[in-house]
Amino acid sequence: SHPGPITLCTWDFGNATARAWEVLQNGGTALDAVEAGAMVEEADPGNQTVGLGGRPDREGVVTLDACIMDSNGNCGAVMGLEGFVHAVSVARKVMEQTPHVILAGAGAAQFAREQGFPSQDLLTPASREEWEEWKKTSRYQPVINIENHDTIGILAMDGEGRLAGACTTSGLAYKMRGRVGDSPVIGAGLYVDPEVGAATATGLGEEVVRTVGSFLIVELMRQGKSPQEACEEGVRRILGRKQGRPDFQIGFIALNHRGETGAYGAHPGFSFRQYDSRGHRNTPAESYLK
Ligand code: SD4
Repeated sequence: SHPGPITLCTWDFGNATARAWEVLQNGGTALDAVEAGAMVEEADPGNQTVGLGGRPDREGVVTLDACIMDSNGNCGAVMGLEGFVHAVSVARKVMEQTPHVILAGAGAAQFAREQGFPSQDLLTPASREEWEEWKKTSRYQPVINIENHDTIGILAMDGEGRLAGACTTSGLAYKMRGRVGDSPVIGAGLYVDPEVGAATATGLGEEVVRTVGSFLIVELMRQGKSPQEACEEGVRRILGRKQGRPDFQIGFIALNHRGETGAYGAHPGFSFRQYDSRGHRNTPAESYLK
């Protein structure tokens, strides 16, 4: 018997975990569950860090990064996708319908179109107005937990014990054109290992890419650390190298094959949502900086 089903995601996205749970309860696979959960945030214009309504890059263009991975080691990703809401679903198609793992930019958009995804303008009036306000000073200063913090990374284990994860984002607000963060980078923003568990990240992607954060956490679990200990070590690996008090946020969540979970942030304010047989709850994460 398996400890599943379980699903958990970065931040307090109760609608996403509720949707993923519904898929799991109806006998869906972990892969179906994480895709469905991520799609909830992609479709929500109120989430300005994911999908429709995401904050644009410096030039005013909304570009999406996403990836998905199952417990057979299959994975797919899109980077800098423009004009399609469901980047996670395009990533899944890359995984299932192509011999490749990553499609980027114009080629990713061409593929999405060929796969029949509807194209649309993702820049909402609210995000356009904020960008126009930002342009007046064009100062690029990410603020912890106030903006730039709603990327969804979602993990699941289904009733058969299969694991999967997905991560989707519009990336850092007002990023340079062409900038890609950690979220679509397998091993950085997301990693799933069938024997061990899964991890996903949110926060300043450059720091997560430099330490291959999610892969690190899964490997630490393989060596015997609990998901909680592994997330703490992942954040420590980033923050331990910094002088002073860095002002960027990082958040990791992890799930192991026994159904144990953990989370840790760089700063206070990170939390994660979990739905399992014991209920549905948002839990504040402990943090490296107090
Ligand atoms: C990125 N990790 O593009 C993403 C941003 C993020 O919540 O997590 N925001 O660097």
